[in-house]
Amino acid sequence: MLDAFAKVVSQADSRGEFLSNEQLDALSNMVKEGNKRLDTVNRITSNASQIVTDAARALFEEQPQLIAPGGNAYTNRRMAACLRDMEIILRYVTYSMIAGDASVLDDRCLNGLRETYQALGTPGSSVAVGVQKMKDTAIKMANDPNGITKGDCSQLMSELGGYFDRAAAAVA
Ligand code: PEB
Repeated sequence: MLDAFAKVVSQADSRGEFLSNEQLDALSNMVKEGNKRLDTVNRITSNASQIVTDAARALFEEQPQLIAPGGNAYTNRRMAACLRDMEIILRYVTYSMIAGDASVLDDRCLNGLRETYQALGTPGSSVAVGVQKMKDTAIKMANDPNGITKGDCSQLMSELGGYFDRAAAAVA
């Protein structure tokens, strides 16, 4: 598991070189913009259950066969497993966001997830739709200009969106 700092250290060390100016500039920018990153993670973290339940409701509205008898989220046990899975994925997205690096998401959440869903008979493409819905809400919440210092968060939002896309692509 790496963060943005450990990542460039590892890249430089594998070449036996000092950190490059580009690497230092990128990290310096990350520090400078650090409060926006913390606010982003804070907003998602404190609204996590709403992000998960809204996305799940929208998913089941679009794909009602999932909650019909015989469906993959039918019975409270499967519904609970489904909500839990979405929450796990959202949690790892927030870890990646604070770290500025996708490796924690890749290594601890997405690695082998597609195969797990195949083995369970859980439709990964439906999970991917749920993840995309969490992405939309999370970005809307994180990017809301109300009640916070105004600034340009476009780069951070595209990084955030990228982690959700990565999770969706890993199971679709
Ligand atoms: C992944 N999900 C399930 C299981 C595992 C995961 C390992 C099997 C064990 C169990 O049931 O608990 N666990 C989960 C995860 C990590 C992990 C992401 C990462 C670290 O450790 N059903 C649907 C929807 C979807 C869904 C499409 C969006 O109809 C999910 C939610 N996951 C779902 C369901 C089960 C499951 C298990 C329903 C239970 C499957 C079953 O037992 O039939």
